[in-house]
Amino acid sequence: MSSPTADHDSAEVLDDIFETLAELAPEIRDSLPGRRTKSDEVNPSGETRMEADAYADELLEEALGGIDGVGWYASEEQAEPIDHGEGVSVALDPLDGSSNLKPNSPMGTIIAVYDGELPAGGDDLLAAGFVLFGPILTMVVARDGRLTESVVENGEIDVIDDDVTIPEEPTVYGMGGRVPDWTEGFAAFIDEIEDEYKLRYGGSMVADVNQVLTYGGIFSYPALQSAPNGKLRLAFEGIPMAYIIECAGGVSSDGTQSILDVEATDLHQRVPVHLGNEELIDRVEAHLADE
Ligand code: P6P
Repeated sequence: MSSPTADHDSAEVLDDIFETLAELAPEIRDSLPGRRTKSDEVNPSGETRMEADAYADELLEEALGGIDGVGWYASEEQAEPIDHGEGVSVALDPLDGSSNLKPNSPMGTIIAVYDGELPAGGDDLLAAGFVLFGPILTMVVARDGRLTESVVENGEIDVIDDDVTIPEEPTVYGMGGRVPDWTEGFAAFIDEIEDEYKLRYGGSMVADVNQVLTYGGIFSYPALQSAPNGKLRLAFEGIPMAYIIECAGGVSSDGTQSILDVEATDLHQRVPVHLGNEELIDRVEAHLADE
C-alpha cells in the first residue's frame, strides 16, 4: 500500500471530510426512527449490530470513500479497511451508543483521520471529531491542537465555539463496566471521588465525553477484571476521543500513559479509557498504580 497521503494537501482533505460528515449527519439522524431493531449480525468486536449501525456505516463509507484524498475507510462495523485509492485513512464508529436508540437517548458518530496505514497510533493522527445526536445536532472537530464546536443545521457547519476548553473546576464523573467487575484500584478511585462530583453516565461515549467537555470531570471505561483492555476500541474511540480531550486542555490515559502513545497492533484492539481534568487523571492513575 503506497503512502496514503501522496500528492494530496491534507488540510483541504480534512476540510472535505468534516464538511461531508456535517452534510451527512441530518440524513443519519433522520434514518434512526425506522432502524431501531437489532440485526441478526455481529460486528468485528462481537457486538450485536443495530439496523441503524449498518445503514450509517454504508452512508459514511460511500460519502467519505468518495472524497479525493481519502485512501482507506475503516469502521467498527468492518473487519478490514476498505480501499478507496490514494490518501488518508478514516476510521469511524458510525453510530456510537446505538444501544441508546431504543430508549431514545443520545448517540453520535466518532471519526479519526490518520496519515498512514491502519492500524495507526496517535502519532499518525491528523484530526478527530464527533457528531452528537442530542436535542441539538452538534459537531466537535479537533485539528492543529484546537477544538471547535459547531451546530449543524441542514448539513451546514455553524461554529459556536472556536476554542473549546474543558472547565478548570471538575463537576461530573461517568464510568462504564459493572461495579463487581472493576479492579480494586478503580473501585477505590470511585469510592474516593463519588461524594465530590455528580454521576453522569449515559452509555454513549460521545454524549458522556461531551458532558466532561462541558462541565469538567472524568469519563472512564476502565480495564475490568474480565477484560484487562476494557471495552472501547483504540482506533475508533480511544485515540480520537483522547485527541479531542487533549485539544481542550484535558488529559487522556490508558491507566499509565496518554492513549495517543498506545502502540496500535490490531485494527479492533481495545484500550482502557480515562479522559478529563488532569487532577482526576493523576488520581485514577495513582490508584491503579497501587493495584
Ligand atoms: P456499556 C457504546 O456501545 C460504547 O461503545 C460507548 O459508546 C459507551 O461508552 C460504551 O460502549 C457503553 O458500554 O457497557 O455501558 O453498555
